[in-house]
Amino acid sequence: MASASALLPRDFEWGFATAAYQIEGGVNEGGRGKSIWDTFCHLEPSRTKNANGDVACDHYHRFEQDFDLLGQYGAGAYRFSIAWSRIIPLGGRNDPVNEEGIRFYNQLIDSLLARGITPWVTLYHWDLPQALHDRYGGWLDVDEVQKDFEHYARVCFERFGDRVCNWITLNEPWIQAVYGYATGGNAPGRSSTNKQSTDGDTTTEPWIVGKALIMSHARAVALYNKEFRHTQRGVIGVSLNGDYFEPWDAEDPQDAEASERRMEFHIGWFANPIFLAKDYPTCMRKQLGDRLPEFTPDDFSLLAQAECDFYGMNYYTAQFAKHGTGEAPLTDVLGNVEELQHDKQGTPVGKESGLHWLRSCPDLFRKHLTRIYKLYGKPIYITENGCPCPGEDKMVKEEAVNDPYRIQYFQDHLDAICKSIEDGSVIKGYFAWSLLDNLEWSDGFGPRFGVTYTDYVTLERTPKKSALLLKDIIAKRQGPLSNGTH
Ligand code: GBH
Repeated sequence: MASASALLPRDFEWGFATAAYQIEGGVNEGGRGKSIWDTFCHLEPSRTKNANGDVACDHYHRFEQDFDLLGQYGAGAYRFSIAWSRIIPLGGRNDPVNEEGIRFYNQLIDSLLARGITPWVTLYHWDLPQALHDRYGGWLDVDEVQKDFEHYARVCFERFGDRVCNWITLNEPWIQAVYGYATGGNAPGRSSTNKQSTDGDTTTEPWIVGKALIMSHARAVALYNKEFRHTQRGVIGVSLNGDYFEPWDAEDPQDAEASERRMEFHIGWFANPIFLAKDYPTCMRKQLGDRLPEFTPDDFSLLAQAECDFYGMNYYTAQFAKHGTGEAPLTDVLGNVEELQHDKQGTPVGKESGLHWLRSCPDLFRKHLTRIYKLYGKPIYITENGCPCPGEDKMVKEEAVNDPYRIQYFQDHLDAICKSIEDGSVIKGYFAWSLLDNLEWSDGFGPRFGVTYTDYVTLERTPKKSALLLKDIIAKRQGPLSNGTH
């Protein structure tokens, strides 16, 4: 079947993504310190469906085997995250570096390079050292945490940057700020609206944490630009998530505005300061007033020194936005918008997957890519994209490895990338989420996003059909180079 994805650039970066807490296990090995996710899972197990990352996929002991799979799947690149508390168990800039942790990630990196696979390293995928949370409130202390993050980034650049040339500072700062400090669904589980969570102030904390994340990112990038870029010659960026929004009522200009506003509250919140060195979107200032922390002139000058190389996009789904009537409540984090999966006519935004929040919307993915490229002007890497198949959580292995829904999802989303490239976007790579079925945070081990089936009893891995389909698509890519030349 001739498909648009044959037009993917010949030099398209290609591979699979994971995150430390979701796959590693070995939480008490190698001198690792605790992170806020260890605490979150163990303190109140119902918050994560009684699951935790103590063993997860046992990648800590099985990485060689997992990298053999990457090789079998034809991956040219692999995105993984470093657990901050393996490198600096107590987290802070004056705390000791753990050589065993350094050795572990050196092994991962060397083992990938030996297979010809390019490492893409995320510095932070939600697992703040618990000690920093205890010491000064973690992400709530904007001044302290950015200094500690900068130091942690320095250690990583110094110790791994001779071989790692692709860095992602943060994964999905929006989720850290909102799920960690507004809904309480993720660690550290602070919320003033969720009874299961420890008391936080939802009306202010997410916005403070957002600033701490932005400034931490900026410090790490400014450091890289000043001290490491000229010798290490790598690239650095950030991975932002955010659904694409269409108006619930296509005829209603207020819903059109609500869609844009919803995306500004999600993406512009981080992308304005990070990619444009600009203040938060005006609609955020308007709604949140002085609950949204200001950037000082010093902050702006740091943001200006923190020019990064690419926009990492995590994309899964799209929704409809319906404008709120009346004033937004103080606890609102969405921009006074109701999020819906069906429009006014009752038409669904896309085909259902195995998770209620995720519907397959490839046409809107194209619009999303094109919009983001126009707004921020940076080359885009899709740093996550994937889905669980309908009913997959209840399937036995023999059924689950046959995954036509996922195959179609990947194919459609890769086609959408090609169409956005035709629209003029520069899109340079794609990482499927995920290499393995793994710990899906507060959803536990239910949802399966892997192209490899994980048996959580035996820890045996079995490739699903989609892994081989991806291999085939990428082997056939023959489009012009990603900078537009032939
Ligand atoms: C990404 O987050 C993460 O980076 C990755 O670690 C994760 O495994 C992957 O996506 C798959 O989820 O309607 O209340 O159930 C995506 C962020 C957070 C988006 C949870 C959907 C559902 C909220 N996701 N959210 S709810």
